[in-house]
Amino acid sequence: MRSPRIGARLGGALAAVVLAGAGLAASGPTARAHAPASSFADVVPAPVKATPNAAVTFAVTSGTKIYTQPGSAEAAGVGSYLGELLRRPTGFPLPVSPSAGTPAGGISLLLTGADPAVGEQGYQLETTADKVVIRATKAAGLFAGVQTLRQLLPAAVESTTVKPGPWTVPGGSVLDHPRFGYRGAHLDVARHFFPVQTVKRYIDELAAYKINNLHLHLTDDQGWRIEIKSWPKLATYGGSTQVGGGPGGYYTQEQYKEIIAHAASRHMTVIPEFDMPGHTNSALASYAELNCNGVAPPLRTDIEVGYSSLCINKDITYKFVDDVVREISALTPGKYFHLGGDEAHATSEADYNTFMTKVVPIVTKYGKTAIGWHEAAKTKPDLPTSTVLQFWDTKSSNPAVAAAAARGNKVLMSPANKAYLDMKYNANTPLGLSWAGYIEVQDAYNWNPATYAQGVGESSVFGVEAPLWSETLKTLSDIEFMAFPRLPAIAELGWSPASAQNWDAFKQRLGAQGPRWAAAGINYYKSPQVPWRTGTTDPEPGACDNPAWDRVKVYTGGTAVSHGDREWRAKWWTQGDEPGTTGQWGVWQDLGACK
Ligand code: TNX
Repeated sequence: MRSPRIGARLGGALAAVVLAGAGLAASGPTARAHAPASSFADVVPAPVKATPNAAVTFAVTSGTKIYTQPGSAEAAGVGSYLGELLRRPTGFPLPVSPSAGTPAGGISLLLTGADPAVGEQGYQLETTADKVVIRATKAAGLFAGVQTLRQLLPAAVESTTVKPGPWTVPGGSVLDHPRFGYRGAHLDVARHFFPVQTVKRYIDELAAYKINNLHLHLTDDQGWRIEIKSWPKLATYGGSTQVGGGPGGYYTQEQYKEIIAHAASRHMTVIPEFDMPGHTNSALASYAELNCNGVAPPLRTDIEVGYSSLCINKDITYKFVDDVVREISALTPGKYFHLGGDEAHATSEADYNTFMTKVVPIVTKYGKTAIGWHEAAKTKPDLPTSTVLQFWDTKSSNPAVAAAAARGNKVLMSPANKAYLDMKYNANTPLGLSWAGYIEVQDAYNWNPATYAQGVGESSVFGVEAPLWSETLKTLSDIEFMAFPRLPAIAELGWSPASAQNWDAFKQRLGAQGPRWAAAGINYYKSPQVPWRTGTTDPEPGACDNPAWDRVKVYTGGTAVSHGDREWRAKWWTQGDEPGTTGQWGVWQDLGACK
């Protein structure tokens, strides 16, 4: 039976003062049909300062316009992104045009008048009864402000089909800026290969939590995932398989550029990683001459680590590294190049020193700054202080990293027992590994990046990153299950002031994200530690008699489902293609409104 629709109504302004350090009140919007209002108290990462004005709300309507800073193509870009985001669920036209003012009925994105405290990545947002104004000094700040605005709208704003609204934004103002300039997510596309579409979608999901760097682990023992024109077999042969023996794959240089462009449109920088001298079996298998004995080993599809090494004393090794770093650097606008350096158990200490000492200058020669996993801290002679070290230890004492920090090297914090998204949540988690322990959401949240590693204080911390290794992960749905809800926890540690860190408040905010993920079709782990909000969840509870459409299910031609109060029939095999989504080529037949 079809359940009666409850009429949506304006939820009224929700008053909840959010101030850094203050306990965040759990706002309790009454569950309404499709669009209960949201609250400043629900925003993840928590803003530095938010001052609600319970007396007013702003409603996005069919007459709302988006105005952007005149003369700024970047601000216009953020405006069109916002327009795209809001047109899907509202169905409103939301035209975007330049205006230096703040016209009534508008959402203005301006690069003038921001409090200097916002810096280069922060923003101010003000909602009054007739407008929303976001101000920043740079487009990156406007983009961050748009992510906050998005969370101030009802959860149904994440739906990819038109919903009834109302599209209410609570009144008030926000002043916000990040604790760390670098907030990263890492994705291992080597152990299992993920197509461009999957990476783009993950980028979109990360951007919603103000992550601004995507570290792509492009090469490893089991697969080489990027076309290198001067060494073509790396991709065509070295990329031809993956963990478990599937067909693998690789990005052409054009596809890699497409990923970078998509990330840039989300104000995110791609950091490419070519992991060396270990984790190189796919390269060694592709070119016999890279091996000390001149014999190519077989491709590997298991998950062992630490057995491969480039041949440190061969000249061709450095020609190879130079070519790869040159080609990838030329494609990558970002400043950083990750050269790996982890788990080089098949390389002697002397050879490791020789190798790193030769390779860091190659990265510099092509205009990039090197990042290495923390083992690189042991290199003798000391690496230049510009080299960033990525800390992935499970112990807080790492003397080599502390010594490097004392010399001036910056440290990117990804402790494996806190920030590794590939660790299982608990013993029953179907995906993931457990060598660094189980990581429940509270574990992922309860640590301080500036006190975790001895000798690595706030001023030495380059930023925070959440790595996602893919030995056990094969699909977007797998990625999402491991990243949500832990990724937003790490994102908050990277963005919000340390004084705002409070698990009891955070779990409430996190609970408010559940209906958003459900509306967006994001697969997530429903941790029992989190009070998940209900009321508007799920990509359409069964509105008709048919089972509700499920994004992760495989449908064959003829299957009927309910979605968005309509009935649909799969025309042929489909998975993840949402009924009614524009741009799909009719994989679902619309059978009309439910009766
Ligand atoms: C350790 S973390 C690795 C990776 C594995 C990961 C699995 C690091 C720098 N190296 O090679 O994929 O553990 O959790």
